[in-house]
Formats: sequence, structure tokens, C-alpha cells
Amino acid sequence: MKNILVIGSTGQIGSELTVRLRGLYGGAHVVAGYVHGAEPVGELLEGGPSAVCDVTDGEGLARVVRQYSVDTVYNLAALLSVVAELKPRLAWKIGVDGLWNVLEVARESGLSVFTPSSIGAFGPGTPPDHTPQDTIQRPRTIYGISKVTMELISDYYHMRYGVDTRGVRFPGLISYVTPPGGGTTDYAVDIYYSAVRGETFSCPIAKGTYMDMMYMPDALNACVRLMEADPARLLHRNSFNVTAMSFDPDEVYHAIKALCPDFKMEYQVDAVKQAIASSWPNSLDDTCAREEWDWQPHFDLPAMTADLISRLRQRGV
Ligand code: AKB
Repeated sequence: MKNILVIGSTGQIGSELTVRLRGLYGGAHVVAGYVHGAEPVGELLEGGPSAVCDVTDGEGLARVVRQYSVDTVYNLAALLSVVAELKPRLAWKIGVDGLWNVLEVARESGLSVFTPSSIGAFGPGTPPDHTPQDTIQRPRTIYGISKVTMELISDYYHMRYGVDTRGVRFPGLISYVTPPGGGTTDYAVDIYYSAVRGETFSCPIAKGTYMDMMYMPDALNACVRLMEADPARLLHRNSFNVTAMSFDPDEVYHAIKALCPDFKMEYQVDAVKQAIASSWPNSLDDTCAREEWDWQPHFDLPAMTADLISRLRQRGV
């Protein structure tokens, strides 16, 4: 039986992953880690233990690990790309200094660690189409620079100390539960809320800008499946390309319009977001994840759009 700590349990991924893990391993075995100001509520609070867990406080982290006999950590603490550009030092403190704390506790206590990377770990010099697993990574954002650093340090801890570190490069994640905050791909979530509310959507990303995307149920499967994978099969560790679909604003607009015929979108391109989006790949090649741990997404754009719109309507958004 695993004892899991989810760091960042109240964030976009954490709020759903914690619930999924409690369903799989039992509520008592999954600790919802949070920072002050982002306390868990509802199912997250009631479904199992929770504890203050700030990655920038290594001793506090070690205490939580000891108290709950943790053996596996999902380290989801991070600032997303647009916010990180506004607060580069904080992005580094959480994404890199915080990672050192997690990895040190992992080395001392024999923990397995999952840390997500991102399509943001690539840059303008990366081959943009069918981006290979192993390729040029020269990102121009502090978010990307901290993600590449995270990938390298995580691999270093595996090679040097045998720490079981694993991760995926997530594309834009789309969910109807907890909204993202401060990402470049957030438009692909916001557009669905506008459609269901009957509002005209003002799109900050230009037509023709393709990025990889994924529906949250597939993202949760990726986290669990990779951490359950047979280590003998893993030729890579940090971090695997994974994708489910690639679209530009026009394609997602038309997918929504097929179900909401009155929906309207206009473009008001945001220069900061557009510069970041243009520096990221159009589509990743995730063959290594498919071959090494049987990664397979279930939702494409039409399937996600139908499910998401009906769920948002059910929730009365
Ligand atoms: C962001 O846009 O910053 C994130 C990501 C793709 O890593 N959603």
C-alpha cells in the first residue's frame, strides 16, 4: 500500500489528482499538502488527511513525510508561465529550490517523486512539429528554464543517488473543476466557460498558433500510470513527452460552435502570451511514453468538447 503526499493539492492538477489517488489507494493514504492561503475545502478536506506543506521549507516537508510515513510524492508546486514571467525569482524558488528540498527528503527517506514538466521546457530552436523526446531545449521563459533545470536535477538524483524520479511534459490541461491560473494555454479553458455562459470570447492567442492540449482525465491517468510503471521498462525518466491533441484557437472555436451554434469569438491578441505560445512546439511526439509505459489518451477535441460542455452545464456555470 502506498502512502502518498500531494504537494499543491489545491491547484489545477492537485485538486483532481488527490481525489483520484484517494479513490485508488484509500483516503487515509493520500495527504493533501497545501500552503497557507490555499487551504483545502470540501471533498479535499474531508476525504483524507491534509497538512501544510511548503516546498520552500525543507524541514517542514520532512516532518510531514515522517508523520504520514510517506513513500511517494506528487510535487505539483509551480507558478505557470505567464505569472512566472512577472515573478521570475519566485518561480525559481518554488520550481528549483523547492525541488531540491523535495529531492533531498526523497534521497534520505527513499521516496518516489513525480514532478510535472511542460511543453514550456521547449523553445524557439526546438523542432516545432512532432517534437522528439530528446531534442534541443533552449526555452526563453523563466518557466521553461526552471522546468529544464527540474528535468536535469531530477535525472541527476536518479543517476547519482538512485532516487525514483519520474515526470511528464504536460501540454495545456483543460478541466471543468479547478481553473488554471496564469498559464499561456489558459485560453483553451476560458473559451469553454464563455461558450456555456453565452458570452463572446476574446481570444488572447492568434489564429494559426498550434499548441498541444489534454483533457484532465487523461492527464490524471498519465500521472498514475507513469508512477505505477515497471521501472525496468523506463529508458527515460524526466520527462516524457505526452499529448492528446493539438489545435489552434480557430479549431477549438469551431468544435464548440458545432454544439453551441450562437457562440462568437473575436481576437484580442496579448503580446506576452503570444510570444510565449509562438516559442512552444505545435505538436509533440509521445512515442517514448507509449512504448515505455503504455501511455494512451482517450479524449480528442470533439470528445473533450462534448464532455466538457455537458459537465459545465451540469455544474450551472
Ligand atoms: C502554461 O500555459 O503555463 C501551462 C503549461 C503548458 O505548462 N498550462
